[in-house]
Amino acid sequence: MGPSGKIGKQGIVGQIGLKGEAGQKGKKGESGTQGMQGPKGERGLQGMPGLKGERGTAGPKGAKGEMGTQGIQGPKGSQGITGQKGQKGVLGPKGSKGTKGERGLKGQGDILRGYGLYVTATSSCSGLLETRSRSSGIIFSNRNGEYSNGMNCSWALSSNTNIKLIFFRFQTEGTHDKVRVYNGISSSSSPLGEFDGSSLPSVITSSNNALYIRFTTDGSVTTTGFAASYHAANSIRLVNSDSSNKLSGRVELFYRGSWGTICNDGWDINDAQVVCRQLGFPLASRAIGSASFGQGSGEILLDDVDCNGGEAFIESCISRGFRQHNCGHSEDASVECSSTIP
Ligand SMILES: [Ca+2]
Ligand SMILES: [Ca+2]
Ligand SMILES: [Ca+2]
Repeated sequence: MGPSGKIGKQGIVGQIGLKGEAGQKGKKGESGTQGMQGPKGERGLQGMPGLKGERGTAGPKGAKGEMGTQGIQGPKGSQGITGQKGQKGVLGPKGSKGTKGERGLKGQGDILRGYGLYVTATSSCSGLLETRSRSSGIIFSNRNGEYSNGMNCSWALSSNTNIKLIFFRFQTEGTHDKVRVYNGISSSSSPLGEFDGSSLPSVITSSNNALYIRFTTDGSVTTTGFAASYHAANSIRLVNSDSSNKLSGRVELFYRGSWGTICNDGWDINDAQVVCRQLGFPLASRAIGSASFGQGSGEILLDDVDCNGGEAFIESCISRGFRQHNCGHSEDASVECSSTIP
């Protein structure tokens, strides 16, 4: 056997091998520690105004308040100091001439009672009073239609004689809407009647020189209301009108304690107009002759009466003269007055 050969030369470097396959994804690292808080931001811009809201619905009606308690009467004031006596005034200028008076009666120098009488009237409510002459007029709850709820109206009548009140229209809500009449200047005077519903009250005559009337209504239900005439009592009257209609009858005038009649000669609507006015009634609707409401029994006081219609008293009209006539009671004059307030 031969010796061993020498060791061969080192081989050349081999070529670069192929890229190996990608290794597997490593595990998620652990979370870092929290950072420090940043600085405060700047203030933002102002926002735009909002849209206008819708209108809300009305709230429910509140309950009626309770009536307050009456206040305490204040203390009486102290007496004032007596003033000094004034100086004597200077004489005023002479007054102007007065207007011509109404025509007097022809003849006897005697006058009928109605001529010197007056009745003044005031009302706490406006528009509910119609003066017809210096001694007569009409008071009413409403001129037409219906009266109002919640009324509290009063009328004060005063005179130089007794006053006669004649309701010629009456209709109120029974129990709730009342007319009260007092024999004097206020509701402290003695009551003469309290009326409501639909029956016409009887004729009322004061026993002194004043009458006070009050009308009150509650808060619901109204009707056609009332109207009443007033005039100085014992001056003029209508006789034999039927009870439901006080607006017609035989005309009688008061003279020296008794009643007398008027003759129908020349009796017309202008004459009736004056009678209705003097009684405190509305305008006349008819002049009636021939004792249509029966014959009177007293003196025949006027004849050939010729009024122009505007006179306040039948005594002011032209006539044959007081107690001068050529008539009998079958010619007694009558009238019918309208119920429509002028
Ligand atoms: Ca009522
Ligand atoms: Ca005659
Ligand atoms: Ca006449």
